[in-house]
Amino acid sequence: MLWDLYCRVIDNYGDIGVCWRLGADLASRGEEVRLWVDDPSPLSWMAPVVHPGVKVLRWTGDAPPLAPGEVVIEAFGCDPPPAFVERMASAARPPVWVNLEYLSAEAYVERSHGLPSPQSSGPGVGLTKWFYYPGFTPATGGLLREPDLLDRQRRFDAPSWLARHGIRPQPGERLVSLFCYANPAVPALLDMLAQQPTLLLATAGAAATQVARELGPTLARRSLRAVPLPPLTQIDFDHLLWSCELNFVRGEDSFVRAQWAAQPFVWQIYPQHDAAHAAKLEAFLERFVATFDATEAAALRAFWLTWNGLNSSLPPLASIASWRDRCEAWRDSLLAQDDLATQLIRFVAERR
Ligand code: TRH
Repeated sequence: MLWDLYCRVIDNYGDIGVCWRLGADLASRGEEVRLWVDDPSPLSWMAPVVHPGVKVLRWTGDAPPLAPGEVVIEAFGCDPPPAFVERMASAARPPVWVNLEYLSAEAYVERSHGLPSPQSSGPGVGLTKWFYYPGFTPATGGLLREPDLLDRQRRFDAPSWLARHGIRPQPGERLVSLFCYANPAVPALLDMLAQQPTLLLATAGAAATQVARELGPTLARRSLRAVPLPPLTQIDFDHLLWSCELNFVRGEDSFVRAQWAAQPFVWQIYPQHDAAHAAKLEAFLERFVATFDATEAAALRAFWLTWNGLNSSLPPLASIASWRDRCEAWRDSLLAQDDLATQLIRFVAERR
């Protein structure tokens, strides 16, 4: 089928990150994808190699008058151009219109996933828009997971990847990756990491900037060394996560990628002014720490809440001894559900 995937780049990289990943995943299964994006520039470093099945089109006001495909995916409620929606409504066989929602572990997701929204007004009057919620349970739309992901992970050789990127950990140094927004807990984190030999790989942008400001030109403090990274491709960003024993991630897409990496990870949620992010964070933590013992669960929650400005101190990492085992068990539990693209193709086929 031909899929029109609409994406509006807000202020970070997750919208285009998720949409590119979805488009490339669908195309790898033989689907034809037109990715309409208002600002495709992040793709130049995130996905520099074009995918044969994904045509990236600049979404400007006067979009070319192309006939809609069999499926229209509206990512994160970005409102496709009215003229395009009108063509959807007047098509002999209107496309299946799916609104792909942001990822959340909150309970409402299971109640809302799959609900129809008949359009009673506007350019799409008469059409039905379907709400599709990604999620962590079988009652949701699942998580993006490429079919070859586990195989690539198994075959991955971290030492040679690190060497190819000029990253040379010294014997005994633990590798930690940092991808975050502006975060007042960065100084405390660096002090904690400096207590034992650590090589901190700081991603381009907010993470590298804060680390440089805190550590100064030596980019070192006691047993801590930091290396600023260039913008990585999405594929190499995964390789970074697979190479480290602790990953700090943010937003939505890297948050999911850290779960597939099955290494201990800390999530900085996209901060929302009305503190709605606190409920979203708690909802995920509740599910994630359910298999931890009470002491470790409390330490992990305290760490995550402090990292998100919702608590006061970072507990010692050593207090979460079974963290890695629990991350592997969590990933294995997520593997039990069909991935998002598999479920979405089925969802659309049932509504055509
Ligand atoms: O950049 P983000 O904070 O995006 C956010 C979230 O998506 C959030 O839900 C949304 O509301 C907000 O944008 C507008 O974090 P996220 O989701 O992890 O997206 C980052 C993408 O960038 C992800 O696909 C990983 C990719 N990436 C690279 O490819 N190379 C890199 O070097 C880095 C640091 C990230």
